[in-house]
Amino acid sequence: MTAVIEPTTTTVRAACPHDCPDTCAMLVTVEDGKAVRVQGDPEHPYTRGGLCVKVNNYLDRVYDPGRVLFPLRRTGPKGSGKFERITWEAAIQEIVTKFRAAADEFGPESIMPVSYLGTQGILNGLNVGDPFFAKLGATVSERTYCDAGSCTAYAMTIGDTAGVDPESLVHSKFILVWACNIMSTNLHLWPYIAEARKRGAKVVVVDPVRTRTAAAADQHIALRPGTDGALALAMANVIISEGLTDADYVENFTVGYPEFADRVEQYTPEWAETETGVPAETIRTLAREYAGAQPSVIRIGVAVERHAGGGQAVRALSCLPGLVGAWRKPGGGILQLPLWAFPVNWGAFMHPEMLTPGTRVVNQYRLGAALAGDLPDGPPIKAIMVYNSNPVVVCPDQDRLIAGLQREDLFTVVSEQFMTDTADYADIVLPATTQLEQDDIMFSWGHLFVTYNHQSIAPIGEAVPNTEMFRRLAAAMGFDDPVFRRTDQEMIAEAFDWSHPHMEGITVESLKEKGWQRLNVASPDEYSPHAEGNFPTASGKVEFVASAAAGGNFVVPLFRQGSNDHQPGQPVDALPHYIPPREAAHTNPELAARFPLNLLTPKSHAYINSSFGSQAFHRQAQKEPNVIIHPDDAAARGIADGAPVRIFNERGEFVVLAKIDDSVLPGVVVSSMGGWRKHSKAGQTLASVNPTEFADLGNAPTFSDTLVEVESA
Ligand SMILES: Nc1nc2c(c(=O)[nH]1)N[C@H]1C(S)=C(S)[C@@H](COP(=O)(O)OP(=O)(O)OC[C@H]3O[C@@H](n4cnc5c(=O)[nH]c(N)nc54)[C@H](O)[C@@H]3O)O[C@H]1N2
Ligand SMILES: Nc1nc2c(c(=O)[nH]1)N[C@H]1C(S)=C(S)[C@@H](COP(=O)(O)OP(=O)(O)OC[C@H]3O[C@@H](n4cnc5c(=O)[nH]c(N)nc54)[C@H](O)[C@@H]3O)O[C@H]1N2
Ligand code: SF4
Ligand SMILES: [Mo]
Repeated sequence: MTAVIEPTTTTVRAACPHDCPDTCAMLVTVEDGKAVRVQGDPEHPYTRGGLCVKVNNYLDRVYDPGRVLFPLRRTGPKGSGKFERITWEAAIQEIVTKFRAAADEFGPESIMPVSYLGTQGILNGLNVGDPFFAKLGATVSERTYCDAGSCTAYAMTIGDTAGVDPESLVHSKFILVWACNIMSTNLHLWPYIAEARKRGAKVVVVDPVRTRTAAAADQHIALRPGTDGALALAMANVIISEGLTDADYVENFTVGYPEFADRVEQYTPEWAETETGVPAETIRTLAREYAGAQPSVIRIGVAVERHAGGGQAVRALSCLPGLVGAWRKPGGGILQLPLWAFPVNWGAFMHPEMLTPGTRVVNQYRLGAALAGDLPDGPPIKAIMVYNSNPVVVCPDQDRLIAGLQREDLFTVVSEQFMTDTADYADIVLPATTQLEQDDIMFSWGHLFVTYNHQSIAPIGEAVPNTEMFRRLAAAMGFDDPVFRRTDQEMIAEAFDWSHPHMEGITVESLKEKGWQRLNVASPDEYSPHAEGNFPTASGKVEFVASAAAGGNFVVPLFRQGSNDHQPGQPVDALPHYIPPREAAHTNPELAARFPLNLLTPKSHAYINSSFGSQAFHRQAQKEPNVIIHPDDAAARGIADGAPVRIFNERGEFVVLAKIDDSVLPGVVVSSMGGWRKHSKAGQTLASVNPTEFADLGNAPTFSDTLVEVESA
C-alpha cells in the first residue's frame, strides 16, 4: 500500500520585480511545489492588495510555454530564431572562448554589456553584471534610458532627497501631475490623489495628450510637446511678478533668488503662450492657484526630460516648491523618485574600484551606432552580452541596431525569460528565472517600503537567476575575487547600509518574516523633511543658482555601469533657462515642412516597457499597436479610422493602425511603446523613428523630440 501524501500549501511573501514605481507586495500560494495563485498583499498600506493588469496573472508569465528554459545555440542565420538546446557547460565554455578571443585580438573594450531593468531587484537588477564586466575590462555601459536627466536636474536644485512621501499626498491642496500617466504607470498612487480631492484638492494634469489620468483630473492643460520648461518658467514669472512667493521661505531656505527673479522676467505668460500653445490667462491662473493652495505638490513623470531642454525643464519645476514654500507641510513639494530615501549599498553591487580608470564609456542609447563602428574611440565592438533588457524594442535607431546584430563577426549572448526580438539575434541564449524562482530584495521608486522577495518555487527547466549566471561566468573566466563567490544570501546581507537611521528596526530577518517594512522615517502625516530647509545640496538650501552646475552635464551615480562617480562635463548655465525642442514646427520649420507631426511614444497600459509583449492575454488587452491622430490631421491626409498607416521620417518608418481621436492636440500623434517587432505589421516598431540625440542634462533620451509624417499604408 502506498502512503497518502497530503498536499502541502504554503503562502510565500514576494515582491513584483518590474520596473514600476509601485513595487507591489505579493503573496504567492504554492501547492506541492507549484505556484497556484499570485495576489497583492492586502495588508500593504500603499499597494493595498491590488496588483495591476500586467501582473494580475503573473503565473501565466512564469508557466508560459514560450519561456526560455535551457541554454540555446544558434543554428540558423542571425535573426531566424533557429536554435538548438545545449548544456550550461557548453554555453559557458563558448562564451568564455569567444570573450577571450575578442579580448586577445582587439582588447577587452571590444566586449560590451547591454542591460537595464527587466527586474529591479537589488541582487538581480541594474548592477548584477557590473563587477564581472569591470574585471573583464569591458567597455563601460552608460545606461541613461530613464530619468538620468531628470535626476541630474533635480539633484542640482534640491539634492538627492526623497522629497515628498507619496502617501502624504492626501494632505495636498493642489496636485499638479506633470507628464505622468498615473492611471497606467503608477496606479497605486491614484487613491491618495482621490483622497486629497475628496478633501478639497484640485488636480491638474499637464500633458499634450488627454490620457486616462488627464481625463480623471479637474483640469487638463495640453501643451506642445517639449515646451514644459517654458510653462514652468512662466509660472515662476507670474509667482514672482505678482508677489505670490513665500518670502520667508525664500529668504531662509533658498539661494540665488535675486538672480532667478531677474532671469525669469523674460519668461512672461504671453511669451510662454507662443511656445506652449497654452493661453497666457490659463498660465496665470495655474500659477496663482499653485502658489495659493498650500501645500501644493508637483508629481513629475519621466517624459519631462525627453526632449532637447528636458533637464532645464526639470530644473525649473524643481525650483517652484521653494518659491511658494510648498515644502513647509506634509504633502507639499515635488515628487520625483523617493528612491533616494533608501540607503542601498550600491557600492557592494557596482564595485566601482574594480574598473580600470580610463576605460571607454559607450551609451546604450547609441548601441546601433556603436555596432556600426561609430564609436568615440577604441576598438570595434566584437561581443555583447544582453541581460535584463530588450534593446531592439527600447533603443532608438532600430534599423541600424538590427544591421549591427546581424554582423557575422559579432558574438551576441542574451540572457532572457522569453525569445524577444533581441534574443532572436543571439549566438547563445541563457535561460533566466522569474521572480518566483529567485530570492531578491527591493527598494522602490514610488513609495517608502523595503520589500523582500522569497523564492517560492524551484527554477523551471535550467533557468538561473542573473546572480548565478554571473557566478558561473566568473568562475569559468578564472575570476576568483571574493565578490564573485558571494551567495545570494550574502548579497542580501550587503544590500543596504543597515546602520543608516532609515533602517532602524529593519533587519534581513524581520524583512523575511514580514515581507515589507516602511523605512524608519516620519509618518505620512508628519513627513516634511524640508519644512526648514535641510536640503542635501552644497548650501543645504534650494539652489535657484545651482552650485553643481559647475560640474556640468554630468551623469549621476546609478546610470553608469560600475561607476559611482559624478562624471564632470561642460559647465552649464547655473540658472534655469529655456531650451526649445529640436524637432517642432515652431523651432525647426524646415524639418517640419517634411515631417509636420510630433510623435510621442509613452508607456503601454498592458505592458511594462516591452515585457509582456509576447503574452497572449497582454497582447489582447493592449490591442494591436496604433497611432492616435487628431481628426483634422487625419482628414488632411485622407486617413480612415482603423486603417493601417505608415509613420516615417529620415531615420526610419513603421506601420500601425490609425485611431482618430481628439484626445491629442492637432500636430501631435501618439503611439505607445512596447510592442514587439516580430508582431509588427511591416517588420519595424516606433523605435525606428526615434532620434539618438541626448537631452541637455544627464545624457537623457529625447523620445518626445521626434517629428514624423503619417500616410495611408
Ligand atoms: N503600464 C505601464 N506602467 C509602467 C511602464 C510601462 O511600460 N507600462 N513603465 C514603467 C517605467 S520604466 C517608467 S519610466 C514609468 C514612466 O511613466 P510615466 O512617467 O507616466 O511616463 P510615460 O508613459 O512615458 O509618459 C507619461 C506622459 O507624458 C506625456 N508626454 C510625452 N511627452 C511629453 C512632453 O514633452 N511634455 C509633457 N508635459 N508630457 C509629455 C505622455 O503623453 C504621457 O501621457 O512607468 C512605469 N510604469
Ligand atoms: N520609444 C520609447 N522607448 C523607450 C521608452 C519610451 O518611453 N519610449 N522608455 C524607456 C524607459 S523609461 C525604459 S525604463 C526602458 C526599458 O527598457 P528595458 O529595461 O530593456 O525594458 P524591457 O523592454 O521590459 O526589457 C526587459 C527584458 O528583461 C527581461 N528580464 C526580466 N527579468 C529578467 C531577469 O531576471 N533576468 C534576465 N536575464 N532577463 C530578465 C524581460 O523578459 C525583458 O525582455 O525603455 C526605454 N525606451
Ligand atoms: S507592475 Fe507595478 S503596479 Fe503592477 S504589480 Fe508590479 S509593481 Fe504593482
Ligand atoms: Mo523607465
